[in-house]
Amino acid sequence: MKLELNQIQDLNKQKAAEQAEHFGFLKLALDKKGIDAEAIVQKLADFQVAIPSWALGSGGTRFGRFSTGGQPVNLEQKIEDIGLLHALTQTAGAVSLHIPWDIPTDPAATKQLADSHGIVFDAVNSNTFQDQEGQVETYKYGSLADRQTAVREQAVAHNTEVIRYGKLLGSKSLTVWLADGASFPGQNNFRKSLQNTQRSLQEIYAELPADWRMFIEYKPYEPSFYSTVIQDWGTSLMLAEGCGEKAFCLVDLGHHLPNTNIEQIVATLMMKGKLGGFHFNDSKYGDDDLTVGSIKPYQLFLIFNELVYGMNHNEANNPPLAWMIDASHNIKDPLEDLIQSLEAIQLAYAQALLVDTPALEAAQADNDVVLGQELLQDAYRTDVRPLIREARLRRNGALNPITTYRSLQVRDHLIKERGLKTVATGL
Ligand code: LRH
Ligand code: MN
Ligand code: MN
Repeated sequence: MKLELNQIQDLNKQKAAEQAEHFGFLKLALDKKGIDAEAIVQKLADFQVAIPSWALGSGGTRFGRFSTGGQPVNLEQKIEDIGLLHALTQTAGAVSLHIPWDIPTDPAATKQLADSHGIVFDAVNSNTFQDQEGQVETYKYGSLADRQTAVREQAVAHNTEVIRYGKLLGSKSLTVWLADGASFPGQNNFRKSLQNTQRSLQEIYAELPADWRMFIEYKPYEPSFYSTVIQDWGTSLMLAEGCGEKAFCLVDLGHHLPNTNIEQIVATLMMKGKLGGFHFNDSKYGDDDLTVGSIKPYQLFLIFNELVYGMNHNEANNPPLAWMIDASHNIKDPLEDLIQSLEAIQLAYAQALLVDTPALEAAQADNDVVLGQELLQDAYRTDVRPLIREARLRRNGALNPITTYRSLQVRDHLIKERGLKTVATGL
């Protein structure tokens, strides 16, 4: 299924006058504060987030999986789904592939299909946390960190293969996330595991094309429940520095122990010029992979505040970040869930763009703690939805993507096309 522009625009017309009124009012209010609403709308319109190929179907937990009808069963259908998301939101102009969950059998055709939806290929993700059919060595006890050379070599070779696919599709980065670790004390030697990981990453790094970057993702636990080799941003940074200037850290919001100050991690990594990518989701307990902004929207705003500050004060030459949603959808329609996540990201970004940084710095210089908080919360509590809608409108997206998705009965069409009992590869 493909959405036609006029289907979206017809529905937009019904709300066009209301949007013009709300946008006009907010623009005037921002103007009085010396904020250029037009410049913010432009930044929002330019902001694109990659959709992971593994998150378009219903996920589940180890206790069960409940299907949503009309799920995509192959890469082409997944790209079609991202095309739908992009047509509605104008924010999902990229896809991030997980190999081997989504191996492009005909990369040129896949690229052409993505092109036709205005979608580019963002980072490619390797997978050495599951054994694949026909594989000689097992990853049961480790991959890049494993004590056996043959296992490490197989894992390095897989990453090289992922780079090869990425090159054919126009990707420019590789994300490495490892499940390597130990579930019990005494299982592994911490130092040897870390040394093996560093060496394996260096070998992958050596295969990286000149204009590529490598992202090293960290996570404190799961599936290893005693120790994880790349457990935190410090380990990730150490490994990235041990590889070279094309290696960066990747922050996944769900990969922190409860109450970790993620915004401070963002500030630190950007100060070092070493923040490469970002996986958005939300959580209450662990790596819950819930809809972005559904649990801690204020934290998301504070993180964006550091991202915006980092982009505006970029002495360390931190490269533009690779943004991606890394959520899984257990009970919601995955497409509606992704629309909500995209909206939450845009909201936090817009709020962060409203922060009066010079005033905040003056308040900090005066040790005016109260004013500092007032300035941040003034931005956070501004209803920025008219700005986001305006950005979408100008790119021919839907004023209200969820309502449009429902009015056009997209899911029903997908069920008719693909069937009720389809299962997508991925999480
Ligand atoms: C690990 C992770 C990582 C994987 C994805 C499937 O928890 O966040 O990014 O590649 O999930
Ligand atoms: Mn992730
Ligand atoms: Mn995760």
